[in-house]
Amino acid sequence: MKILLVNPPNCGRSIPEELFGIDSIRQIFRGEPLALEVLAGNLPGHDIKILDLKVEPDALEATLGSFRPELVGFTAVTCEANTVLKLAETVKESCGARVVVGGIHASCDPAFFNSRAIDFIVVGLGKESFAELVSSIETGSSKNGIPGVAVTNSGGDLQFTPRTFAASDLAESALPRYDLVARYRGSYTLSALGSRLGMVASAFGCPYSCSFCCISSLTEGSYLTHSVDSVVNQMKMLGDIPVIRLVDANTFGNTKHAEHLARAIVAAGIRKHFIADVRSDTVVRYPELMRQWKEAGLRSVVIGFEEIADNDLARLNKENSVAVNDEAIAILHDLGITIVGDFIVSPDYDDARFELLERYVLDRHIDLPILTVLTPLPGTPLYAGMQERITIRDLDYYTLTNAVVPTLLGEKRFYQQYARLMNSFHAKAKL
Ligand code: B12
Repeated sequence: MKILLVNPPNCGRSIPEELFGIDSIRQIFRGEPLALEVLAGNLPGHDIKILDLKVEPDALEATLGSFRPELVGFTAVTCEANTVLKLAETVKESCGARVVVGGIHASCDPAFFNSRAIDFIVVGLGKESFAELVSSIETGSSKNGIPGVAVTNSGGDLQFTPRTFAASDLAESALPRYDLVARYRGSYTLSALGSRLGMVASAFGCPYSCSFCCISSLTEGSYLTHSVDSVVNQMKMLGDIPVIRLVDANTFGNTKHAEHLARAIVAAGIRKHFIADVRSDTVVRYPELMRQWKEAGLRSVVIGFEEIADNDLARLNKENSVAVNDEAIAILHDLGITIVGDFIVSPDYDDARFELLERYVLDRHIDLPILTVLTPLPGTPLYAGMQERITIRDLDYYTLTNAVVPTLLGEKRFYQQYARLMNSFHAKAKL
């Protein structure tokens, strides 16, 4: 079957820019669409093309015309959801192919895609569900009843059998089709280092349940790891690409697995720079593991510090503390591992709180601080809790850089403070 897998263009709208002309927050995101490469890997025998609209934003219609796909698959995060609905309409008008959508937004809020332009919605990890769907389309058998796959029913209720995710959903003997993005490879760079960047997944899901995070919807709460051999093979497939972003929500959720992986990387003679997500309490409990990873090439860690006071961390169900965050920072500085620190700015911040955050980050020498605005993403506990305060429901604004509930400070002041901190942090940032 001819299958076109589409990565949506950079999308999302910006209140600070639209209302106040603050455009310094705008960012362009690029990186390979690993989900699509992973899905393609589990569909042997099919004629598959990946179209990356983040690189070629206007190429959809021409590609539909020349490739004539029978099935088109889209991936989407929340701020891309409206765009994907529109692109699905273009597909229907232009070639009538069947359309399937999967990814984080489809998993958190499947009903959003219950639309005439979309035929199927894949909820959660998609490698096996999608292969089962493709085979049922080919054989003409019923698509109802494939766990994790919803057949759309525009105007009616969306019904499907949830999937119980297990190791088999990783289908790890089927490796990602990195070759399908070869023509885009030059665009997948890390501007901070000026070097080419590849992505590898080693684990899915996360053992924790922070209230703002949408990751658990991908695995229904379970934490699954790829075998060490499979991860090493994927790293090797990336050839001479010098930097690898491990895209897992939590690469160190199973510390024994992480330890074996570090050893295997060294044993395989892989010499690359790695960037991976870790929790600060893991760093504090397992400093030796961090040292081992440093030797294996761990250059930078992404840590969700999120907030700067214990009661705020508790409110986010982070199950962590400022003291532990501080200890982790000291350990990582000692090891020479750079820290990408995620912080969540609440719409309830006042001037004093912005200043406290600035002091906190500068005093601790966080190498690359990232600020997002607290956003109740559909499908998260935070969304349920903040539902009544939400004033902006247009998902185009769910880029994590807009306040979708009223701000305590005047709106202009809030975004000026937010932009001021981003600029102050990024002036000296390194990776
Ligand atoms: C790599 C990454 C990126 C890359 C994406 C590369 C690309 N596609 O172009 C880049 C850097 C471009 C990016 C950008 C952004 N990202 Co991002 N990103 C990630 C990250 C770290 C990993 C995603 C990944 O590759 N996972 C590995 C693959 C294999 O897994 P997967 O994507 O889940 O795919 C599986 C299933 O979802 C499903 N599936 C996925 N797509 C499809 C499609 C079909 C047809 C089917 C059948 C199944 C299916 O099957 C796959 C295999 O099992 C995640 C965090 C995480 N750990 O998931 C955040 C994450 C997805 N990003 C997020 C966000 C918010 C953004 C940005 C808005 C920036 C920001 N403020 O952080 C922008 C959005 C881009 C834009 N402006 O339009 C959020 C999404 C939250 C949400 N609900 O929207 C996440 C979850 C991180 C977070 N903060 O919580 N991101």
